[in-house]
Amino acid sequence: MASATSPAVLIPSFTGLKAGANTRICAASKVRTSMAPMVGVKASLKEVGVAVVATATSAILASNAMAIEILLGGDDGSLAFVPNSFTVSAGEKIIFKNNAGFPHNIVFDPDEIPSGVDASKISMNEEDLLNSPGETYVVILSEKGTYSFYCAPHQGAGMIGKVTVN
Ligand SMILES: [Cu+2]
Repeated sequence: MASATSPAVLIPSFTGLKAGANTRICAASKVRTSMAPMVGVKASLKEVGVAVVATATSAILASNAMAIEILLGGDDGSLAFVPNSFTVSAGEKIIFKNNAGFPHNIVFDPDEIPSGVDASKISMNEEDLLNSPGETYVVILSEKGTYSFYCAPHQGAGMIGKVTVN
């Protein structure tokens, strides 16, 4: 049965994604191909429940390894990055998305990023703002280390964040 081999196929491809996270960004197609066979496996192979769970976890991790979404403004109205501290893989897409309390922006602190990284290349201009609901700013960090960033209009209100790149 074709679906019986799916977990074995999926897990190595996940491992490859992890190791080579900075080689390619193609979140949509990768996730879709991982999810589709999973449904078939679940329905047809009840006796390998453990394998199904492992595959589901792999699919979730794989999608996280390709992109992470950070909300700008909390649902409770807080002026904050949600989450405000997180870890990504080098080369992973970080998608900052307007959620509430905008306008917001994303500015990396030149003094709190790995040496050699140009803050202006990864930051929005302090004057540029995300004004519309759902508007995004995407950044990819390829140097490992810790980066601090803030929202220029709301820095004083504590809208600051930290990302660790592994
Ligand atoms: Cu803000």
